[in-house]
This record gives sequence, C-alpha cells and structure tokens, in this order.
Amino acid sequence: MAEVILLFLSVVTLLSFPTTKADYVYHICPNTTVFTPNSTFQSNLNDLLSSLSSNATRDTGFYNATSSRTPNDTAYGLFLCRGDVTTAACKSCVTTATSEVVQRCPVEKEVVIWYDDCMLRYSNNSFFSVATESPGVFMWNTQNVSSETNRFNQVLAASMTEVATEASNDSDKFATREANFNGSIKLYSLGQCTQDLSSVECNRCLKGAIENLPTCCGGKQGGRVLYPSCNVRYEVFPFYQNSTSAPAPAPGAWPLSPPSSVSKGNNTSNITTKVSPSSFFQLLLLVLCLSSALALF
Ligand SMILES: *[C@@H]1O[C@H](CO)[C@@H](O)[C@H](O)[C@H]1NC(C)=O
Ligand SMILES: *[C@@H]1O[C@H](CO)[C@@H](O)[C@H](O)[C@H]1NC(C)=O
Ligand SMILES: *[C@@H]1O[C@H](CO)[C@@H](O)[C@H](O)[C@H]1NC(C)=O
Ligand SMILES: *[C@@H]1O[C@H](CO)[C@@H](O)[C@H](O)[C@H]1NC(C)=O
Ligand SMILES: *[C@@H]1O[C@H](CO)[C@@H](O)[C@H](O)[C@H]1NC(C)=O
Ligand SMILES: *[C@@H]1O[C@H](CO)[C@@H](O)[C@H](O)[C@H]1NC(C)=O
Ligand SMILES: *[C@@H]1O[C@H](CO)[C@@H](O)[C@H](O)[C@H]1NC(C)=O
Ligand SMILES: *[C@@H]1O[C@H](CO)[C@@H](O)[C@H](O)[C@H]1NC(C)=O
Ligand SMILES: *[C@@H]1O[C@H](CO)[C@@H](O)[C@H](O)[C@H]1NC(C)=O
Ligand SMILES: *[C@@H]1O[C@H](CO)[C@@H](O)[C@H](O)[C@H]1NC(C)=O
Ligand SMILES: *[C@@H]1O[C@H](CO)[C@@H](O)[C@H](O)[C@H]1NC(C)=O
Ligand SMILES: CC(=O)N[C@H]1CO[C@H](CO)[C@@H](O)[C@@H]1O
Repeated sequence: MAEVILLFLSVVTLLSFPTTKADYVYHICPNTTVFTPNSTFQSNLNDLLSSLSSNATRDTGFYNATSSRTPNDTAYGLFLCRGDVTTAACKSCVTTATSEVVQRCPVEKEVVIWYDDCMLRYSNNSFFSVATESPGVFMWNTQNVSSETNRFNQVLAASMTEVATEASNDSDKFATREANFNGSIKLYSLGQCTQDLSSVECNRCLKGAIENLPTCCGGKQGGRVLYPSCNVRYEVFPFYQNSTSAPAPAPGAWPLSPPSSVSKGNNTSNITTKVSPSSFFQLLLLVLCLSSALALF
C-alpha cells in the first residue's frame, strides 16, 4: 500500500477557559485490527478502561495498566494528561476519553485518542517503554508569521531544543518554554512524553516530532505534532498554565485563537509530497466549511 491517506478536518481550539467538557482533538484507530464483540479481549478492554478511569486522580497525570484473563487477549493501555492541567481537569478528561472512545472506536484493538487536556492509548500489543512515532497527527494554526520568518524559526528551534532536553530529564516528562520574539510577541512552547519512556526514548521521540515542525507548520504562528508517545506544540499565545504565574492569559493580546488544521499521515516524507498546493487549497476550503459549520452551534 503506497498511498498515504491524508485526512483533513478543522477543530476550534479555545483559550484555556475552564470547561467541564474535554475538548476532543483527534483519534486514530485503524479498522485493520478489530476484535469480536463480547470476546475476552472486549472484557479485558472494559476492565482496562475502568482501571484507567479510576486511576485518573493520580497527581502524576499518568497511569499505565494491563488487563489480562488469558495471555493471548491482554489489553495494554495508558492515559497521559498535559503536564499543567489540574488533577480535577485530568480526571474529567480521562473520564470523557474512556467513555467516548468506545463510541469512536467500538471494535478496534489499536487506538489513540487525543484531547486538549489528555490522551488515551490502548492496544492488544505491549507498547510500554518504547517510543512510538507513528501514526502522527499534524496540526497548524492557520495564521502566518507575518514578518521576520527566519528569526521566528530560530527562536522556535532554540525553544524546542530546550523543551526536549528539559522534558526528557523531567520526572513527569513535561516542559514548557516562554521566549521573547519581540517586544509585543512571545512564543510559548510545550513538549511532553508518556511517563513510561526513559530519558533517552523520550528525547528521541521529541526530536523526531520537532524535526517535523518545519514540514507541518513552517511559517505558521502555531503548530502541533502529536505522536502516540510524545507531542510538541507552540503558539504565540499562552495555551498552557504557567505554574509560577497566575493562570490568566491576557484576552486582549490575542483574540480567540483561530481554527487549526489537522493532517494525519504515516510517514514524514510522504506528508511532504502529499501536502501539495492543490490539496492545501482543498484544505483551506474544508477549514472554511467546517469553521462555518462549527459556528452554527
Ligand atoms: C475500513 O475503513 C475503510 C476506509 O474507511 C473502508 O473502506 C473499509 O471498508 C473498512 N473495512 C472494514 C472491514 O470495516
Ligand atoms: C493483536 O491483534 C492483531 C490483529 O488481530 C494480531 O495480528 C496480533 O497477533 C495481536 N497481538 C497479540 C500480542 O496477540
Ligand atoms: C454482547 O452482549 C450484549 C449484552 O451482554 C448483548 O446484548 C449483545 O447482543 C451481545 N453481542 C453479541 C454480538 O453477541
Ligand atoms: C487503579 O485501578 C486499579 C484497578 O481498578 C485499582 O485496583 C487501583 O487501586 C487503582 N489505583 C488508584 C491509585 O486508584
Ligand atoms: C494463544 O496463541 C497461541 C499461538 O498464537 C496458540 O497456540 C494458543 O492456543 C492460544 N491460546 C489461547 C488460550 O487462545
Ligand atoms: C499564509 O501564507 C500562505 C502562503 O504564503 C497563503 O497562501 C495563505 O493565504 C496565508 N494565510 C493567511 C491566513 O494569511
Ligand atoms: C513583532 O512582530 C510582529 C510580527 O512579526 C509585528 O507585527 C510587530 O509589529 C512586531 N512588534 C515590534 C514591537 O517589533
Ligand atoms: C539530564 O541531566 C543530566 C544531569 O543532570 C545531564 O548530564 C544530561 O545531559 C541531561 N540529559 C538530557 C537529555 O538533557
Ligand atoms: C512563567 O512565568 C514567569 C513570569 O511570568 C517566567 O519568568 C517563567 O519563565 C515562566 N515559565 C515558563 C515555563 O514559561
Ligand atoms: C507500566 O509500564 C512499565 C514500563 O514503563 C512496566 O514496567 C509496567 O509493568 C507497566 N505497568 C502495568 C500495570 O502494566
Ligand atoms: C506506515 O507505513 C509503513 C511502511 O512505510 C507500514 O509498514 C505501516 O504499517 C504503516 N502504518 C500505518 C499505521 O499505516
Ligand atoms: C507508507 C508509504 O506509503 N511510504 C511511501 C512513501 O513514499 C516513498 C516514496 O517517496 C515510498 O517509497 C514509500 O513506500
């Protein structure tokens, strides 16, 4: 199969207002590996999800679990909350994820679902401690960097390198960085790995994600690369809570953040070739359509 399927959709990311409902971002569950309804695997999966959900109050924001009746039908899973979210927000996000995932992926064995505040992953294959960088989801802020693009890229690259180093060595595998671009614009960067990874694996995963930023998000004011084992994001507005300052993003500086776009793909080089001007144009149309559809609600 030489064709990589690119899926496009639009999501509206809101500034981090406290909301009760978790903001869904994306999910991936190929229908190539499915289980039989009411099978042993399904029972194990149900146990796994309730175990993850009941452990969502842990203050590390991470938990991995295994559920096994017979050796062949083991379900492996984990959740990871963004490093800055409160325990209450983490619990709420994981609760939402564990209940919604069975609707979005009712019979699939290999699943990753991302929300703004957390992610949930499970599989019938053991995946703990190994950095998984595929499949990946790319998202970018549709606003362009309007001037000094080269210097913006330099500030971004420097911030991301620091984030990767710091997150790899952090006990929670999470780091953020705030950098001045100029007097009026700051760049906010974030990187995080699942906590089952070693420093070395985490660093490898983050570096791989960061290498994709120019491809997915070059020239954009914001971007994200989401992998099953790690993720990075940058924006020119604060999208995370800074633990050392009051969690009150200045709403005047940047209005509601614009829609982001998502593209999913298997392999970087193929993404590069697939995001051609024509598909980018279709993407813009789709973003516009979906944005207006979302505006109806
Ligand atoms: C899997 O998904 C593809 C594309 O969404 C679809 O064409 C195919 O019929 C699905 N296969 C099964 C077994 O559901
Ligand atoms: C997981 O499921 C897939 C597809 O059903 C199967 O090929 C694979 O062997 C399973 N893995 C394990 C460890 O049983
Ligand atoms: C699975 O179990 C549920 C409840 O036990 C039942 O309603 C459903 O018909 C079963 N499905 C299959 C495919 O056996
Ligand atoms: C995690 O979940 C398991 C299974 O539901 C439970 O036995 C365990 O006590 C939970 N741990 C915490 C810290 O809630
Ligand atoms: C588990 O899988 C192995 C080979 O994949 C098979 O020989 C064995 O019978 C299976 N056991 C059960 C309980 O299904
Ligand atoms: C961003 O730049 C691209 C190419 O330079 C252009 O096609 C697009 O319309 C610009 N987007 C915005 C929102 O200005
Ligand atoms: C900062 O950069 C932005 C975008 O390049 C530009 O619009 C703005 O005028 C700059 N501000 C200052 C004080 O240079
Ligand atoms: C982690 O910290 C140690 C010292 O505390 C340092 O030697 C090492 O280079 C750091 N690793 C990374 C990946 O930054
Ligand atoms: C948090 O904010 C303080 C002051 O506003 C700043 O000095 C610090 O660098 C910020 N920390 C991060 C991780 O962005
Ligand atoms: C969680 O992951 C670690 C590897 O990082 C593994 O050793 C441990 O057994 C896993 N815990 C469960 C309950 O599967
Ligand atoms: C990604 O592509 C590789 C070949 O380059 C293939 O083996 C793998 O199954 C693909 N993964 C997915 C999730 O499509
Ligand atoms: C997964 C996939 O489709 N990979 C393809 C990416 O593109 C190269 C050529 O550019 C192919 O050789 C790969 O098979």
